[in-house]
Amino acid sequence: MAPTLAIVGATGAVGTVMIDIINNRESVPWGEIRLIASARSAGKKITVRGAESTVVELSPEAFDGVDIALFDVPDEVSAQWAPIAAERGAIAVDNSGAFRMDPEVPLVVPEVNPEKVHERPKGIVSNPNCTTLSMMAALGALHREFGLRELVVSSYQAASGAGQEGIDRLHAEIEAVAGKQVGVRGGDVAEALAAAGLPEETPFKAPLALNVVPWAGSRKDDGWTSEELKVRNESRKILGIPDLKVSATCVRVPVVTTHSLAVHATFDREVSVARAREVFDAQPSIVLRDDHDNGVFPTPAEVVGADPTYVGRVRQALDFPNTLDFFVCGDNLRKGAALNTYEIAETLVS
Ligand code: 2RA
Repeated sequence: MAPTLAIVGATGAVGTVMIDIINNRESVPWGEIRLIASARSAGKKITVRGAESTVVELSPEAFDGVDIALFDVPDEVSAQWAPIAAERGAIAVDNSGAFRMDPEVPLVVPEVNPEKVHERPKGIVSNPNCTTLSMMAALGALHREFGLRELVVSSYQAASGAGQEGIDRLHAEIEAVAGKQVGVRGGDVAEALAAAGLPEETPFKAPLALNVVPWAGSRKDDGWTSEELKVRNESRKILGIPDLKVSATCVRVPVVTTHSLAVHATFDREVSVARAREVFDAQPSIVLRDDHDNGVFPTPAEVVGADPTYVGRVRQALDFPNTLDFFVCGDNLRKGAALNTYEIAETLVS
């Protein structure tokens, strides 16, 4: 019998993208596709592969008969409900931070470590944070070829990483500064936002319109943010290099969707741009946009809504023979969240 898939958080931003991915797949291996959400959204009707489906309320019984349950809900909801789904016989594929670093829960990127889906003593598989995910297809491919040793990364993260609240805030800020002489001497951005009546409280800690903000996530020890530690810890776990040296600076930029990263990756062996290009070309989920002569490189705006990871600006670091520098863009709501979670489910049934 065809397996039953559930989507928990089906009406949220990522859940909606999951449904879009399912609706646009040529074929899917699922029999029933069950949509689950909080009481507030229960009863809503959503079309899935041509059939109208009614959202059911999250409850233990909602998992009866489910083979795989995709979760995109806040950490505390996943922490409570993914084990319940597993107890009821489903494999929970979770896109929250609740289980990512649990040694008994694999953290999976299907292009990099698909075999790990089978090592799941808790019945839970985790999906990485979108910032880490945006560079993983590229790094995994390079690691197989050259052996990754050190990673220095700067992120350029989209407002949608902070959810709908982040998207709404950026749109409101852009509206508040549009057409005004701000961002110049005497035209303070924060004052323009206050004059437009925007609350001082913001998901970004500082104005994001006409600005960049070197802060993403929550405060951690010694000046680091949660987002920077996720890049370090999750990269080590996914790539299977527990002592990988990693240093990350995570920055929020006034982009709505698609995270970008500037990556400085050092390998065990000497690297060449030509070989790196071949490696990227051979990876179906990577699009290489790298034509120095014609000014071709990826930008987040062109990647919105795309499934692949876009890579460009590939250079051999001038003073480091084993090091490549490159720029990578990935839609944080697709590969960074919904798509990778769905691909884990596909890997589980393949
Ligand atoms: C962010 N990576 O961009 C986070 C979302 N999971 O804020």
